[in-house]
Amino acid sequence: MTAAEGIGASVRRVEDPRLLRGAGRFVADICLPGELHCVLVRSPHAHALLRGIDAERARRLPGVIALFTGADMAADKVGSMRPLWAIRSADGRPMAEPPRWALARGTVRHVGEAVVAVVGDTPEQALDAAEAVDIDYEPLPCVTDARAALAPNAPLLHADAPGNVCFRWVRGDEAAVQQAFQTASHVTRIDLVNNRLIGGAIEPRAVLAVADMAGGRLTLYSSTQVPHHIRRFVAEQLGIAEGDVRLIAPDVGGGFGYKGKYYPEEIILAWIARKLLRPVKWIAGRSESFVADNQGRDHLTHAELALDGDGRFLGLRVETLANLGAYVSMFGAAIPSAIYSALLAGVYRTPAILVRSTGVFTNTAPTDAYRGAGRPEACYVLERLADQAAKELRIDRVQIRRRNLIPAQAMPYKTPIGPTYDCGDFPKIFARAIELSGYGGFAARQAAARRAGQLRGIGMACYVESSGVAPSRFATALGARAGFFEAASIRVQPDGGVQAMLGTHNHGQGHATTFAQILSSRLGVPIARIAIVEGDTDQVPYGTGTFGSRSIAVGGSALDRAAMKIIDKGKKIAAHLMEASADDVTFAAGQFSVAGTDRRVSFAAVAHAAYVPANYPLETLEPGLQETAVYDPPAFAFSNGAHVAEVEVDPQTGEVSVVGYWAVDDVGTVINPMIVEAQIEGGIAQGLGQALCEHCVYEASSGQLLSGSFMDYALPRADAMPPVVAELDESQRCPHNPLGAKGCGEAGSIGAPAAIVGAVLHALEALGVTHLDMPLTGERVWQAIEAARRHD
Ligand code: MCN
Repeated sequence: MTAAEGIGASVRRVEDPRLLRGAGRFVADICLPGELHCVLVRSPHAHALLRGIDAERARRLPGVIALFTGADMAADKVGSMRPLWAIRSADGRPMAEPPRWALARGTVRHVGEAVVAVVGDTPEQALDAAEAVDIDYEPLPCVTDARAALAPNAPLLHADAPGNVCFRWVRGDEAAVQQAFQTASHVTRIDLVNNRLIGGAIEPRAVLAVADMAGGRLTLYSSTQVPHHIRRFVAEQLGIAEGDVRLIAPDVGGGFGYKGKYYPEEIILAWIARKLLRPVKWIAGRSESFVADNQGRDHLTHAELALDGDGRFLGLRVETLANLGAYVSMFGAAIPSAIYSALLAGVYRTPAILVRSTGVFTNTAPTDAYRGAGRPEACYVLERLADQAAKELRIDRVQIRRRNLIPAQAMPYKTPIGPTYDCGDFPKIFARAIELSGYGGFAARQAAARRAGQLRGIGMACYVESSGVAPSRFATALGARAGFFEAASIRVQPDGGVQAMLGTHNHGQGHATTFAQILSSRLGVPIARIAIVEGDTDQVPYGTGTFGSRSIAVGGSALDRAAMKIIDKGKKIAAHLMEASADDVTFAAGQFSVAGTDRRVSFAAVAHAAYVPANYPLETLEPGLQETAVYDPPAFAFSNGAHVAEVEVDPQTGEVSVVGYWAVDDVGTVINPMIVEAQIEGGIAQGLGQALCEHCVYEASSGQLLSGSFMDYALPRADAMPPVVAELDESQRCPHNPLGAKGCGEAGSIGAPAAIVGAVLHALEALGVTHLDMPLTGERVWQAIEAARRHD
């Protein structure tokens, strides 16, 4: 029964039939009697003083219930939105935390910042009224680029962040790095842009707030990845008890990291619902999402790699300017500092590393996690350097990597930049990816392409990822203001069915299936009899949420532990039923047995007895069968992999086609290979988007978002995806969690940009093109080809 369904089986996702039949229940599907609709008036200016707000004309329009401004929230003493993770600069000073108000007070600092909340009987009436609100803005000079924001005469965003600097993070050993550069026989230097990205999930963000008139409880439905964080944040901002807030994240149509953050709308809607004592709903429009959602990446990096004559890495120096946008979002500061810098050793044995990362305020939407969050940026720096160094030293790109990979025998390996990798066979994974890609036959494929008038290139990227984002110890030491553990409860029903409640959240990852598979393996119950509950703070004991590819390694481990507790209790019940000692009872394949006898009872019989406690020894055995476990891992789970991409470039148009993609990933124990492969492929699609077409662009002079719709911001389409050959290597199971699993949800987005850019530059090598910044649009590539030709 369970072998076909348990850990390791490619079970089809049990949640899909419901979603495919349109029976999903997203926030917009929840319609409550008497509900009102909120529309937010947003700043059209990137930087302006709010001189006055005249809402009288709007107030008189039909169906308008109320209008609220920042002043109204100030009068109710609603606090400012504090980031969840606050780091310290190298000099020990705390980072700048300028206030961020849910509705602007006094100044707006990016296009799209919410200024007035309009509440109407219908969305259309609220929208009409929003258009009738007159706001007197006094525009101020703006700055959108991180380097420009650091210039001495740049417009200043926050009085309490001089020079627009939020933090200056430094990690590593400066003296050791200096020495490495002095002894190096070669130094490779590179300047990189890690382009700003927009999330673009299929379901825009949405909030529905309901204040219970009688008891004062607040129920908030939100399309979020992190229900407990939002509950805490809303309670804190509104000054109410956390237990008086129920956060429900129902079906959520994708999150990609940017829905894993709290936003002004959650606080605005919750506050309005409590004022009006009627349900209030806000559903983001697609264009609104472009300016109101967090965006991702946006790094400017200068990196230098010191090498010896054989291409061995001796030292690495990285300087990054991270564009934080107008305010520090929840994890906005941690990503380009703690998370990014921790991975700058990557899979390589670089003995000395120094990283400086400066967080900069600009008049753009805040940046925060976007699939990968700091890890794709780190991988991109290392892999671009490796390619460039190989070219300069005339060493094959495969060779230079092989010479520098950390060998499996060196595990556990303490990197000079912080983390200790506990396991991983990077050379084996890389060798397999190269073999799988048919690297040896590339020259023939390239020649054939050339005959057809196409330029063909091959590129590769090795990555290591700090998945299973958790260790509370690590996060709090570096400034996190929350624990990062996960909790799971299992309730065995009297009929032997199982319900499990977890603090993670499923918005496309297949948790309902994979978590059921874990329980099926452990408890011997068919997955059809297992229900997974996530996304309701009243049902789930506690949780941190889903991000940082943490659900399996942290949530799955909590679930595994809870299952072990169920088995332990089950043994006591079985011992009672079979009149044996609990120490003699074993459990396997859904049966409790007395060792050395043929006496056994089924899991279902034990469940039944738990609720019909006849003759129970009540002093030592409680009726019922439910258990909770909490898991806070001692370390990250370090997933790793090697990705190879092959591209063709049309020299006439600059158009790039990815014609082949091979991925070998080590995510430890694989619960569901089909889901993991699909997760990796989904990540590759996002990485391909970053590499080739996605680009969030602000006009420097006005701060207007130029890529404010899907006509201007190009998501990759299905036909841009190559056939992906994905292989999973389970030989290196995570040694510190009970499942041995490492995360996979971000793997593709980490490896793909560097592999694809490397492949395009390889294709263009013969033309003399040496550098290109993402995205490698046809136009950008064509310009580079033309420039190289002119140069000849
Ligand atoms: N899994 C497994 N075996 C492993 C590792 C994972 O079977 N060794 C399964 C898990 O049980 C889970 C899935 O693969 O069903 C992903 O697990 P994990 O790597 O733990 O990642 P999370 O579930 O925590 O998901 C977060 C991750 C992130 S950070 C982003 S961003 C992301 C992503 O996953 N956003 C997504 N995948 C996404 N997929 C969809 N469809 N939509 C998004 O918004």
